Amino acid sequence: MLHARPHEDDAEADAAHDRFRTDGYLPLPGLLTPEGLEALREEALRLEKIARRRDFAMACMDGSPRHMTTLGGETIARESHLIPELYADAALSHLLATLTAERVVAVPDLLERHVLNILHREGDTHGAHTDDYPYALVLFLESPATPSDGGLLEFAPRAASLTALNTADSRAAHHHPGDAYLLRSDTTAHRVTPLTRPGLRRTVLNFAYTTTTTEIRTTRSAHALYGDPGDLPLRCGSPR
Ligand SMILES: O=C(O)CCC(=O)C(=O)O
Ligand SMILES: [Fe+2]
Repeated sequence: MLHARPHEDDAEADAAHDRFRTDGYLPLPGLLTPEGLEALREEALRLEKIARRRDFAMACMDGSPRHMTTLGGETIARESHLIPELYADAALSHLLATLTAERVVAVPDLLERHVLNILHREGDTHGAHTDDYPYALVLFLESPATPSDGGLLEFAPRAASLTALNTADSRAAHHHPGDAYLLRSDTTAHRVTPLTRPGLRRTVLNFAYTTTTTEIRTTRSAHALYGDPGDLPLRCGSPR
């Protein structure tokens, strides 16, 4: 399912780790094998039928917009074998340990562990935020073909402040289906730029990881985006 050894030798792996530490972002082009991509796409299409449309402003993230369809980790754990298996895959854990130079572990909150994010309408966007946990591995199942279609990851290297996304230091990255990226997601402000026209789709799986030494400081934002509407309204940003 994965080309889990994208780095040919130790020198390449060291260079990847250095780049990740400097930028807080590391592209992993073609991480999924063609068969893996196909299997995950089918799984995502099946799961999309029970996913939920979200349209709101995230109060605890400067009111940044969420226009997307999502499915949280608890439902995915219940409805899918494939995705939880991939999340816990030994070769994937090894890759993440190499790139982060840490022992990464599953996040305790099942809701956030592995989530499905689907942008599928004109203007759909996953607005500016930081994540609750230190590492995010984002796997692309569908993506607009060209950067001008939107759906770009925009991130601010070494800056957790959301306003850093509006400065010249922020960067934008385009990814193809089958690509992935690793993000230092708790200290790197990031967002997904709006889809620019109807008919475009961008579907990702986001796998969240932590370390044994990371203090848990979960906010309510994940519950606003992935929980049941019955959970709302929440004092977004207040720790649980
Ligand atoms: O879709 C992306 O590229 C980013 C996803 C993300 O930031 C998240 O799920 O927290
Ligand atoms: Fe994120």
